[in-house]
Amino acid sequence: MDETLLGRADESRLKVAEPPDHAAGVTAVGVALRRGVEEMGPVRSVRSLRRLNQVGGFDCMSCAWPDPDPEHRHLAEFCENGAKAVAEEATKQRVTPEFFARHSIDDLLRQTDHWLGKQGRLTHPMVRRPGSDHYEPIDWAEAERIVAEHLRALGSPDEAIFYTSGRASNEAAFAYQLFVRAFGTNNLPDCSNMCHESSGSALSETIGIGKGSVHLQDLYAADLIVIAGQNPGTNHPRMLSALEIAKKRGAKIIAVNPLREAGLVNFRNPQKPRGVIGHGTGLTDLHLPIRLNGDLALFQAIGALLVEWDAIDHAFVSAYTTGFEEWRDHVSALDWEQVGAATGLSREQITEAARLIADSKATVYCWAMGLTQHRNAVATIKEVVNVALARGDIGKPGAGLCPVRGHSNVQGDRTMGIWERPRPAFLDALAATYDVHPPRHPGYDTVESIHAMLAGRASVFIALGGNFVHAAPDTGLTAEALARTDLTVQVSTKLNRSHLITGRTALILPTLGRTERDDRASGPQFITVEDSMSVVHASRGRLDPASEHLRSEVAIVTGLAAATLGDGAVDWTAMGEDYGLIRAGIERVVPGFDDFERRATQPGGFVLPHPPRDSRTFATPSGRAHFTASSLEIIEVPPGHLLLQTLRSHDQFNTTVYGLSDRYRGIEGGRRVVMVGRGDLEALGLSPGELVDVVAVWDDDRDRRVRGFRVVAYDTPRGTAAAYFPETNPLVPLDSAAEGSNTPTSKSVVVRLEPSTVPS
Ligand SMILES: Nc1nc2c(c(=O)[nH]1)N[C@H]1C(S)=C(S)[C@@H](COP(=O)(O)OP(=O)(O)OC[C@H]3O[C@@H](n4cnc5c(=O)[nH]c(N)nc54)[C@H](O)[C@@H]3O)O[C@H]1N2
Ligand SMILES: Nc1nc2c(c(=O)[nH]1)N[C@H]1C(S)=C(S)[C@@H](COP(=O)(O)OP(=O)(O)OC[C@H]3O[C@@H](n4cnc5c(=O)[nH]c(N)nc54)[C@H](O)[C@@H]3O)O[C@H]1N2
Ligand SMILES: [Mo]
Repeated sequence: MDETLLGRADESRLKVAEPPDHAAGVTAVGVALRRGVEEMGPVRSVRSLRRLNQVGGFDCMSCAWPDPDPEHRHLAEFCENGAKAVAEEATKQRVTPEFFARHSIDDLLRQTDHWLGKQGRLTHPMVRRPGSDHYEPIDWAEAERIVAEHLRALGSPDEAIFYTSGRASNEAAFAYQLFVRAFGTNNLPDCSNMCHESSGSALSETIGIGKGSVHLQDLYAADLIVIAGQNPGTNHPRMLSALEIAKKRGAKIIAVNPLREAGLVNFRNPQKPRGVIGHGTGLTDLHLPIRLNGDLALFQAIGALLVEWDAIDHAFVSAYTTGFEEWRDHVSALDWEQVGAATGLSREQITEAARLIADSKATVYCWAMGLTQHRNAVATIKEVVNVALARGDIGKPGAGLCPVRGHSNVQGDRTMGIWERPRPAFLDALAATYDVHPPRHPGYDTVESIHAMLAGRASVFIALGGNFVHAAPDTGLTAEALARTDLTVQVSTKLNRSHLITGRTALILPTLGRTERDDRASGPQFITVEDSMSVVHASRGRLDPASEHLRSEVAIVTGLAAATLGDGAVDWTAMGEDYGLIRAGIERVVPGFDDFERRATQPGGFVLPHPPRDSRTFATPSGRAHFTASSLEIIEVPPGHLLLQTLRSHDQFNTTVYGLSDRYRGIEGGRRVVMVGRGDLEALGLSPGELVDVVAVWDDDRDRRVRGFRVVAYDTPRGTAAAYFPETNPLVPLDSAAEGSNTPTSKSVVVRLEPSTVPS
């Protein structure tokens, strides 16, 4: 399965060097400009990058980090990786019907994702008819008819699955979920199920809302910023500018990360002369090189020390919380030996961190995938909440909880109702606004969707963006699941593996990207997005569309809805021509969107309400924030095995591989590598450069293996290893998922390294 599911590249030029000690700086500027000009040419580069994250321009599609206030924006408010994302979308390369005539699907399967992405933008709707080995062009009306016929022929609406990736705009997402619920199902899995679902679950339960509680200003004003399980230098580079400001104002930073990520060590701000030629800003004051999955133990231990020192904000605790005593008693009984085993940290290291937290008047707690993708992820994030509550770090300036979101509109999509478990109040509001009867039973999340397709309980799979087959865990099983369906539909900008692993019939519906002008019958349209800090604002593309045959996501979704359901209860066609009609619907259904049309277009947009942040009110059943007590579980790793995390290189956006340069880790020219500490290499009798198979251990007899990976000596705690996503997704067992969020455990997979079964 390796070659057809992963493709195979020539990685003979793989080079490994010492990782650098800083991020950004002049190299980042150079890489950004070079990639821009390579893909887009000089004119489009200037035109597109000039509008990126500017008032009246378009929102960067690379990550969900917020923009500074309009007055504080730089002329170039983007980062190297944002520029790469724009170049990837605004490329001049095209994937045309002639391309598909030249390349059979089997041909394309043998290529890597990197190669597929480099072929350029999709230009025409395409169909793969049953039994055919080629895609052929199809017109939009016929494509819509195929979808409508398949959907109407199902025994139950629950036999269809509607996936969303987090780049979809608020307007597209709202129209999509309305279509899906009018059709009759809540089967709306999304990328969030694999991403920050654990954060949403933990925060909803403890503070009554599944979103972070900080503004950008809180980072600037913080005394202390904890960054746990996040690599901002690569994945949220503009966050480094905020950290730089905070540092200048005297803030301290704790990095909790198994790896010493360059972006957390030192930042050379490329927007300032000093950053380009000088030494930059040292960022991290304390680095805790934690063992994978050790964070629950760490935050419990910090809690125990805060209790021991009575460094508790008792006024906050008694006015706003419940459950303090149970939590206090629970953490006070902590077994420090277990803490040592789970974290790999000394009591001194943990005490130093707890001291910084105890001495801080206002702390912001940031986290990302290093915390969310574990079996105990929800419990871990609840433990971060416990510490924040104990310190009164919610709803005051300079403090708060900050889950740093991934996709640029993943948070907005959830606000718009992309969720397999919608709240009854949301469905009530939908039913009151439109003549629809949304189903009340929950739908499938991502993992459940794969099971449903495998079992034949679902036979139509529609994706609004993303690359499901490579984003989902257990690639082999996910591919089997998709291949069992009758119809797969991908609404996409670029070619990816999900176009090649398909149902009996497959459609590619090519769409406009963020950078492109969107003209409809009622005039030029804009869309809106919500960032990681709940700021909603407009985004307008200016470039000419990559092809005259493209449609916007809104037009595609409303077109499918009209073809399937007709313009009756909802006037889909009108919505597709005038997105203002969709925004009017959002205003009626979703709280916080009053006067949406006007506020969306004012400079900087507007901030959605967040009761804990705004007024220390908590929409939990008790009306208070909840302390929770979670038991410590330590993942059993048999002798000779390692705990593997699957992570991003500096040169990719999720499954889109921009290039083969993981510059900040010193790994160039290849991605099929497994990073292991020198101590473990010695113990396992392996040397750097050796070829191995990585084999996952799980309680079934499926062979989960990726072949021919090169061993790289890398500083990661004893017993742990790291390798890139998505090449290692075949190793993540489908049923290995977080309790309480069902998020695949992509950051803790038990593996062993075997001699390679690929001839070198
Ligand atoms: N350029 C670029 N930007 C992106 C993306 C991209 O692929 N490329 N992806 C976007 C998306 S969708 C997301 S969700 C975010 C992802 O942003 P991140 O969460 O930063 O992404 P990962 O590469 O998965 O990195 C996880 C980090 O957590 C650490 N880690 C792993 N396991 C543990 C653990 O058990 N404990 C602790 N404390 N740390 C751990 C890893 O060493 C690594 O530094 O970025 C978004 N932005
Ligand atoms: N092993 C492992 N697996 C993981 C992770 C991990 O850390 N480890 N991370 C998980 C996380 S955090 C996430 S968010 C998921 C990501 O899962 P997805 O969101 O499904 O994957 P992406 O790679 O972001 O999707 C890329 C594709 O989106 C399409 N696209 C790009 N722009 C647009 C657009 O504007 N509109 C439309 N319609 N399509 C567009 C392009 O065709 C491109 O090929 O993966 C998850 N999977
Ligand atoms: Mo994500």
